[in-house]
Amino acid sequence: MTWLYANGEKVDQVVYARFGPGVLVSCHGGPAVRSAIEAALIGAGVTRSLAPDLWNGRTRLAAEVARLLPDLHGRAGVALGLRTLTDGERGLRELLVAPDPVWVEALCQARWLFSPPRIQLWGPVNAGKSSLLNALCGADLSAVADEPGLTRDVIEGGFEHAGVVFRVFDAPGEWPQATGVNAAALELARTWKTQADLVLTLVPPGAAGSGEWSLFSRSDEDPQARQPGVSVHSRATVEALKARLVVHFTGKLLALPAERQFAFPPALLTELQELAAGRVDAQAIATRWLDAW
Ligand SMILES: Nc1nc2c(ncn2[C@@H]2O[C@H](COP(=O)(O)OP(=O)(O)OP(=O)(O)O)[C@@H](O)[C@H]2O)c(=O)[nH]1
Ligand SMILES: [Mg+2]
Repeated sequence: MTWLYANGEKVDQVVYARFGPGVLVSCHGGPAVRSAIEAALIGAGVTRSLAPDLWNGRTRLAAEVARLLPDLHGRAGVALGLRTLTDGERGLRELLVAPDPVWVEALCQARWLFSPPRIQLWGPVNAGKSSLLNALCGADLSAVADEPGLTRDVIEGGFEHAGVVFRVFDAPGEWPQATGVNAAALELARTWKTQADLVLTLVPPGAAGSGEWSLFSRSDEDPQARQPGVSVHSRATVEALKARLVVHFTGKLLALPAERQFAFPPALLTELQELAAGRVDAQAIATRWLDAW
């Protein structure tokens, strides 16, 4: 991964990898960015060719990973995608010879690198949901005040931690007095909640709550605050929450030895799960993903 400069100014990231007879470049932007990159490469002595046989003799795994490279999110996703492009075929062969369910389960967490997990903040009015959204994302995305029922919509933010990208959603608070527009907003938020990959329930001081993903919010106000607590005035508690989310969604994958970590495409991950459960044989997967394509 490297940075693209135009007129001496840093404009964006570019991902590149050796691929077949050439170099595969993946970047954001339109034709102008593409021309700038081509000009820089040609200036560095690279010859332009349409490489009509780029896929010739390559496997479906290589082609799929190359195609999906721009869909990988965060530093961890890009790094794993590039590794899959170079070493993925070796890794897949190793797995097909000796299917290891623990390894497959860990690899399945690569799904979150293709499609960042959706975290829904939930809880009563004034629990500190909007404040936490802003603290997690490092920006004032949602209005914050003492007034209960201030948030009337689902508001989306995002952040990257340890190379992993997350999407976070604020919501209106739950309260019995909600009527009219507020009640409708709450109803809509309940639908969003069902689509979340994880619901973080904020429990403000004095309220009751339990469950693995209950967070005791505004913990600086309450010396007796139960754990895990979070306060937007304590950077350490916000960082600890982010670290916990990284472990929950990608901990097994990122704890694998480096040479075993891959971002296999989601379709292949599903097939590997079937293999680990004994419902499909290794030869069928090898034929589909590793034979010349
Ligand atoms: N001391 C302290 N105050 C906080 C913290 N988080 C939020 N607050 C305050 O609590 C009040 C409510 O915060 P919000 O973030 O608006 O709460 P909310 O859950 O979004 O509320 P609704 O949108 O009404 O559902 C505001 O006055 C915040 O400044 C915290 O960690 N510590
Ligand atoms: Mg709010």
